[in-house]
Amino acid sequence: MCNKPPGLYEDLEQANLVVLVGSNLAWCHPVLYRRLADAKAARPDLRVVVIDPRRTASCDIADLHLPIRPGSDAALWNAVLAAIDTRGLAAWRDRVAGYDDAVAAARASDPGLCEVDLSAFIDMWCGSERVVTVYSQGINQSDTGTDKVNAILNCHLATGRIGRPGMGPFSVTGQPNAMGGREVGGLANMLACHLALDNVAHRSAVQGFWNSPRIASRPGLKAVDLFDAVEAGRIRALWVICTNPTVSMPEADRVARAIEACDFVVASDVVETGTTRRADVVLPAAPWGERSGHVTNSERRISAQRAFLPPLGQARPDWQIIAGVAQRMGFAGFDWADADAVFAEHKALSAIAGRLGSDFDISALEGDAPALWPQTTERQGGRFFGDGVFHTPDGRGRLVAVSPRLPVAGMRLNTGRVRDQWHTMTRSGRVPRLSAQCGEPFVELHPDDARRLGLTAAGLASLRNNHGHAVMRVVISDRTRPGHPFAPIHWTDANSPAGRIGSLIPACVDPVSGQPALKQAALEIRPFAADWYGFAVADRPFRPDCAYWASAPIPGGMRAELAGTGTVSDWLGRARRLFDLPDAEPILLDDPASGTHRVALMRDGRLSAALFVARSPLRLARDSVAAMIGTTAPAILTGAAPADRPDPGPTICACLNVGRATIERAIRDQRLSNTAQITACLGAGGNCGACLPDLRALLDTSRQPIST
Ligand SMILES: Nc1nc2c(c(=O)[nH]1)N[C@H]1C(S)=C(S)[C@@H](COP(=O)(O)OP(=O)(O)OC[C@H]3O[C@@H](n4cnc5c(=O)[nH]c(N)nc54)[C@H](O)[C@@H]3O)O[C@H]1N2
Ligand SMILES: Nc1nc2c(c(=O)[nH]1)N[C@H]1C(S)=C(S)[C@@H](COP(=O)(O)OP(=O)(O)OC[C@H]3O[C@@H](n4cnc5c(=O)[nH]c(N)nc54)[C@H](O)[C@@H]3O)O[C@H]1N2
Ligand SMILES: [Mo]
Repeated sequence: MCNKPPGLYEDLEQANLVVLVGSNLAWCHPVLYRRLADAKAARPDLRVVVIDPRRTASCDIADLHLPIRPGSDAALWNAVLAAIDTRGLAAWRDRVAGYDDAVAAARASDPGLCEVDLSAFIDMWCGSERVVTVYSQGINQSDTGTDKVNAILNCHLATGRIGRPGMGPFSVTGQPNAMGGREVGGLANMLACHLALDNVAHRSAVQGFWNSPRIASRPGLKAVDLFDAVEAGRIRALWVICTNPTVSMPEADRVARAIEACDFVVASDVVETGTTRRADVVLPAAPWGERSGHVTNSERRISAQRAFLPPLGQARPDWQIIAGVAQRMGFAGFDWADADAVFAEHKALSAIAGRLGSDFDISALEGDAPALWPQTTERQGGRFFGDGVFHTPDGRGRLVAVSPRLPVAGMRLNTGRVRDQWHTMTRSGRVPRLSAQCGEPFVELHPDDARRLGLTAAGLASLRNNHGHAVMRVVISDRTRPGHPFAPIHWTDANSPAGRIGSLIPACVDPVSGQPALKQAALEIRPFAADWYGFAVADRPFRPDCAYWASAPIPGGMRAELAGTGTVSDWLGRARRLFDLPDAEPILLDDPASGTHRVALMRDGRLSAALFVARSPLRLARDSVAAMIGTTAPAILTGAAPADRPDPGPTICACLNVGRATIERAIRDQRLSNTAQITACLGAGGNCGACLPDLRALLDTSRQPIST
């Protein structure tokens, strides 16, 4: 009854094989990835396999990468289960229920669906008792996510490779406190402390504990259904806390319209977002550094966080806002003195949950040191299920027969994260250095797709389906599979209205979990026929008005990529309006024949803004041009880096602000041959380590034979 990860992070270090499936751990869980990379460096017999339609940064330490067809994971794990049975490896065959049916379904499914050779992987998985299978959104966010997870669990359960050192399935949660959210009942279908909503005894225990006149007896609405109900007018008051659904939900434009049309919308956030802009009431929340409380990570470890800054302005911690509203609505029991009092109540409820059989019992948790749950007088932390006893009436684990289904053929867009942005960029999008690795939305396509669709590198593509339309920069690379281009999820109406992905994703969900299939949008891609391309930079915020634009912050100002259709006769006038600088002193360089226009706007002898326009995608030393803002900028209109200040190139290490060109120069001039030397020399890679795969790639390309 308690959904909990059975293992610990140290299992990744103790395994002989770690499988990353549908997880780009290197970019999305960089600290855990680094633990894995360090363990592998110390013990080379630890092997790593990545199963992902894309060759991601996580493949950097992989012994094997399987670029399977998206959605074919269940077929892959069925093939493993069939091999487990054939090779007599089902050590728990008699200790689990449903084995024969699961194996029969596995044998009936077609491993050819994966479109890659699975034999080496099957040998590795079958041959390593200590195996951890790490999975994330490439598994869950699919219309067959439940099937995929069941197929993975079947293999671990059949072999008994679960809950023992170096073994187990491992779902890595995403949001920093995703696990904690579940523990307090933050899902539509569960109660706090992992108690079950559909269990009468659990419901009455919670109701009694809270001395509440009423308690829901049916699950609430899951996210997609909830916004459908808002759209249909069945929900007329909505309170959105700590999420930005106008960007992150599938069919995001429809969700945004539903929120706009809703009678009463409250949004609690720490900054202005697409959701707060559509709300009737905005409640300013204090972000994590300004409040105290507890969080839980993917291995069930609870940590106390302590505020290190006072709340800004009227901001308050979310719990205080909620308690304040409840009290004014006349409810008793919301009178906690501080965050610790809220947590003490949670602990007390967990003792009751423990007596009802929940493993989420932290009644004996003392002090602030991070601790794994459960924490009771009998049991502190540890792994689950290693003894083969499960929360079922007969105590046996359950295998589930899985018959794989694939999305229908055709172009399918895959989506995910980039290294230096967080979701809808409400916070990471404000930090200049974090935009330096990847400053605009893009669609990455296989060279065969690009050729067939007539797309060129650095040009623009138009993406369209029934739900929406987007324009994005084209990146051509064989890292992606043909037919499965990839686009990042992060950009919003605030920084690239045409570059949003959420408006293209259909609201199709897994029938069991309700998870939207966020990584599989059918769509058409064509070249976007721009008549002009531009680059703009200024010492002030500005909002472009053209078919495509993407902005990024720079210290003290903003830069933007632009593209538009139609002819513009007066670029100086357009630049003055764009930057709101009607009286600035212009410097111009126009070549109407070639379609090149360059405008610099000076105030008091210093560069305030600049606009570069051409008929094809621009080649400019953009970082150097941006760095000239506020200076006398003698050579601005050449668009090149000054001779005495070489262009650092796109940022590789965002922590220490080190650019690609700087690293390439150091590798060449100082003959650096490994990442440790790069870190010693430039600092790059020495902090969070998320750029280490990029550093290795730069070392590899610089190792080309030297011609004499
Ligand atoms: N930098 C950064 N880190 C983050 C976040 C962020 O926004 N930015 N967000 C956090 C959150 S909330 C989450 S949930 C996690 C997400 O962490 P991850 O799930 O690791 O990240 P994603 O990039 O969403 O997707 C992972 C991979 O799934 C692959 N994939 C797509 N379809 C399939 C498929 O059918 N099968 C398989 N096997 N793979 C497939 C994609 O190609 C992608 O490389 O990251 C967390 N960490
Ligand atoms: N196509 C596609 N769509 C996706 C995904 C994908 O891979 N592909 N990934 C999905 C996943 S896994 C996730 S987790 C979602 C993320 O989607 P969201 O949760 O909507 O994205 P965030 O930008 O993290 O939104 C969090 C909001 O909370 C605010 N905030 C931060 N701290 C606090 C606080 O302490 N209190 C309050 N009240 N507010 C705060 C932030 O400013 C921000 O506006 O996106 C999902 N959408
Ligand atoms: Mo997430």
